[in-house]
Amino acid sequence: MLHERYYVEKEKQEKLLSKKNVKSDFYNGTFDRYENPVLTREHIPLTWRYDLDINTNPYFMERLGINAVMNSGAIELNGKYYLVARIEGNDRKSFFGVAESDNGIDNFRFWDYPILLEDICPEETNVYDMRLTKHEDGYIYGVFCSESKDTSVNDLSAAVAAAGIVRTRDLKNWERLPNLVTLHSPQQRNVVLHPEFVDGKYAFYTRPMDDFIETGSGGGIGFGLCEDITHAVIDEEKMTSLRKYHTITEAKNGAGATPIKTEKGWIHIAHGVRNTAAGLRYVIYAFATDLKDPSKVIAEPSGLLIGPRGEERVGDVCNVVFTNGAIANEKGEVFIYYASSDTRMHVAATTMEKLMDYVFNTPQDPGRSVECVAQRCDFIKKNLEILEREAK
Ligand code: BGC
Ligand code: BMA
Repeated sequence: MLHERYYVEKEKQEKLLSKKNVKSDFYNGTFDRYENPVLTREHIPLTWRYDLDINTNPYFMERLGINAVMNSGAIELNGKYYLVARIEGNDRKSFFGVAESDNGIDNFRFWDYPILLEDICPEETNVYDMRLTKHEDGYIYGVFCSESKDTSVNDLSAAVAAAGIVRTRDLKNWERLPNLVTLHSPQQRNVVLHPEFVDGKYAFYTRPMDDFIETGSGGGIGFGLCEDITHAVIDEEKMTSLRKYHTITEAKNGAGATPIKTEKGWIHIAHGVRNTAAGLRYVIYAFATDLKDPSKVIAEPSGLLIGPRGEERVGDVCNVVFTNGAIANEKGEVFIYYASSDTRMHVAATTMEKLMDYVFNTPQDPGRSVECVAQRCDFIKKNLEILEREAK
């Protein structure tokens, strides 16, 4: 016998999982927002949270609650859309789970079990933010942050971040490889594997940093090559998209979704961080790198692509939008999956044509207020002339 409340909760959840998602009235011409988040803690199967045995759980209590569902890797496989979500338990530990949808915008459902990684790092305490890369070697790689306690200093909260690597062919069987070693950077987060070989080697976007939170001397998003993915070691890290003073990337930036190939260059959808009196503020921005040399930035539109708006601003870590997954499908649609405030997942939908137009034709940030106003005045002048002509 099941507790009667099980049926109530099951029905509520079924309603949520089968709800159709519609475009919201938000407009900027670049992308559409959808009304409902695509994944929330309410999407987590009841079997992951409740003990269904009425003898051991007579009050139908959530025994192992889930706090949030966020930062998800994304991939299309055999016509279906998959998110490998960061799921955070009430115990603050994150893990990964696969959610599947037919159209990429609604009805995402988690598979029966979360992903149980091979336990090859005894010190590892937490894992999060997996980027999925369909590599030309035939594997799907997942690169994520593997966090351990920093035992070298006398500070309870000190931590070390490294890049963990797994690979699979079906999102079901995962082989864990040793963590990435970057010879010149003591800490790594936001590492992304490039989908193609570069000079016959595996290529990673990295994020060199001196400290767990502060990038210190780390100048931005790095790029490095390695020979052997089964013992990945990067020596030199070149710089790609840089942190810049008084921009959205001043405090840090990091690669997000796996780069999308276009005829004009690789499009990157990344995050930029600045510090505020209310804590770090995360936004999403885009840039492009050269097709032949994917470390070389060839376009960088001014400012943010997606910033937290409305309810997105509120959650566990307020005023944050963060992406680590996007899908470009055969129809030319692009779905950018992003989390808001470390709490829930959303989708922003655009097309390949619009994304390219945005990345390659949006002006750059001139860097100083006076030049930004001059840039805007040129723009206004041209517009007023157009309006005047139209009025005649
Ligand atoms: C958290 C991440 C966060 C990082 C840096 C980790 O402990 O789990 O969500 O990005 O710290 O603040
Ligand atoms: C980190 C990221 C994310 C998170 C963000 C805001 O640096 O890696 O896990 O979304 O901070 O808390």
